[in-house]
Amino acid sequence: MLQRKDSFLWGKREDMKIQPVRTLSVQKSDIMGDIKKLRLEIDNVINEIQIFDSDEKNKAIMREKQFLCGKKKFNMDPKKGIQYLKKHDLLEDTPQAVAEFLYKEEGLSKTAIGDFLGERGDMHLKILNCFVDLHEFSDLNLVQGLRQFLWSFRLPGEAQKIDRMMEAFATRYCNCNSTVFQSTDTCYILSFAIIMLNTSLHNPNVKDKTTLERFFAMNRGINNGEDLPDELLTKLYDSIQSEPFKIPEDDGNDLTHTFFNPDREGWLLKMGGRVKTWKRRWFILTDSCLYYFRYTTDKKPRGIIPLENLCVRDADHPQKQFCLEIYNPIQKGQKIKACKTETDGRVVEGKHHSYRLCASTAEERDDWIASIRASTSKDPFYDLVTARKRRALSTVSRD
Ligand code: 4IP
Repeated sequence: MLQRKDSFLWGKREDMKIQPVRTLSVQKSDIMGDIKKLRLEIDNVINEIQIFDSDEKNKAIMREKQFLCGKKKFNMDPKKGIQYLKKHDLLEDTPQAVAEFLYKEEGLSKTAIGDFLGERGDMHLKILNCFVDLHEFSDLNLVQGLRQFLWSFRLPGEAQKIDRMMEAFATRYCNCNSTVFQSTDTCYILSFAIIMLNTSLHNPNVKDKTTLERFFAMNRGINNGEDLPDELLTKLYDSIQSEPFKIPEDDGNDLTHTFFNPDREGWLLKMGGRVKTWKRRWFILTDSCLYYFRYTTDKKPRGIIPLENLCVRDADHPQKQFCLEIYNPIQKGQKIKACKTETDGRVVEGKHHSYRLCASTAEERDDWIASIRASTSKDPFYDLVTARKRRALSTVSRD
């Protein structure tokens, strides 16, 4: 009985002892399982956030690059540049937005602005008017107004274009200063007289300089049949005589601008095409083109390699480490379309079947390869998607 009781008791005690221990360990492992799952979920969420953040950052970088690319295109071909910016939603398709871009954006060629504004057609005229309306001429005399206006772009050479632009200027000037002239035509005519006066007084090739009296005579009766006050004309004449118009230097139309904000730049060794000598050259990668220079300060490249349809890979060389090769994967054995400058200054076709370049470290070589690949990938979002896929795959494999 005792025994039974005991064993019963023990049994119970054993049960009591064993049961809770098992329950606890089961509970513990359940909890541990839950914690693991939660951790994984947290990891996934963090990953998602990182992907999202980096995608957002990448998108911003990509947009910035596209914007710069649009500006460069504008400087080379204004219409194409504007089309590009609109197509990529970087510029609103309204005359006001385009005018503000031309008026405020830095790094645009003033020649390109002038050409674009002077174009024929309704749309261009609207843009021109919005552009001129962004200028504030109130309480400025005509010379001061012209100084401001002529500084914002370079007057194109074509007479029709000049006419449209000066017409727009005169209208705006008269709107800002309604009591100075009796009509827009007066303002238009006097503006031309002032521009001619500027040339006469400041161009060393003009020997017969316009005097104040001749300036008066030139402008007789232009104010709807009446003369403008001598005092006004004298003031304008003196202003031009003491300071010529400042014509904006072209800041965007030269090659320097093309190399502004490149994808990558740095020294690399380059092997010759026919004669296999290595030359140290400064390389600039921009707009899917590789340019090389003798010195970092050179404005004109020694060679240009358009990267379209080309591929890049790392390469071995018996004497050199960290080489990379740019080659045509389809037309193997054919010359790569490129140009180079001969020692006598002539620009000729390149002679390379592939370009062999050499970096100074493995990391540098890999960076060049990555940048060249990125710049040759057709879809600008290709890299974004690839990065996202890569991350997604690494998450899956961790799971
Ligand atoms: C030259 O070798 C240079 O390497 C040139 O490079 C190279 O032109 C010539 O290639 C090669 O013959 P030498 O100076 O020893 O004569 P760079 O123009 O940078 O000075 P590339 O085409 O690489 O620019 P070929 O293909 O012209 O022979």
